[in-house]
Amino acid sequence: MRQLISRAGLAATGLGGLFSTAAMAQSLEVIGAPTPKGMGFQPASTELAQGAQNLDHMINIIIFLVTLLVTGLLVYVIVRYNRRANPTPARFTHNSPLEVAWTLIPVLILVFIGSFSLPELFKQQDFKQVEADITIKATGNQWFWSYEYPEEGIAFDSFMLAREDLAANGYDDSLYLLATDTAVVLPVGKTIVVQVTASDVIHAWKVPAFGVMQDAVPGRLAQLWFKAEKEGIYFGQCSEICGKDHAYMPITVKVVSEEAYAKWVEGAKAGNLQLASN
Ligand SMILES: [Cu+2]
Repeated sequence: MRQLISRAGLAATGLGGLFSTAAMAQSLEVIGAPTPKGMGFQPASTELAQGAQNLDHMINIIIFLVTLLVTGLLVYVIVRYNRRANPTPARFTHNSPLEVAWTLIPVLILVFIGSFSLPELFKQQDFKQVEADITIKATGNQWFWSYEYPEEGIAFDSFMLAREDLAANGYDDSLYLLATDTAVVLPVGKTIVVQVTASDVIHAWKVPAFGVMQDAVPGRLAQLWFKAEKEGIYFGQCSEICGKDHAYMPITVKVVSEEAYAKWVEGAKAGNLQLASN
């Protein structure tokens, strides 16, 4: 189910409405959320998520082909070499070419997979290649997330919304357990680095549609990065069992235009963390 949250356009200035083109309400679509009975991935909104999903598809094809081959071999052996079809079995025990083949072929399959998966892993984890436009910090606590925008001097906590507070915050009921009172607001098309840590036990900051997940370990500062390509609302959850309310410390990220982000930063510095809406 998709739901819309209205977001203010730019401040309407203009004479008699003649020039007030920016006043129309924009809406943020929920993109990164689980769907009932869903089995696949959430839509990939970053290059990293797309890469991971492509890798998954490729590996599924390889798994299918290997399973097909092994099942075919089994069926062939059952039919061709059962006691009736083959009353006097051969007695040899070794076949060097065959043994070389069944060792070498799996190795080649793994090397083939590695030639795709390792570059993907380096892309996610090699921060020498990442030029951050914005760096924020996410700290896991029992049981909520704290966020800091050090460059802007913004810091806030983010708690899950109770069911009865969803509507007032513009979320529909299906987003219970996902929506939070304050959201991480970030601009679209910018490289975001999130420094991840925790204050008490191990948590994990994970947003599936971005293809990111990073353990938040007390006393350590880990990093993840992503570049969201589409404006919208993205949800994630703590993904390291961290105590009794582990299921109740979700993550809400709103990806907005650069102008809306600048406006939000201005407001947030003054203590208003809500994205402007009308
Ligand atoms: Cu947690």
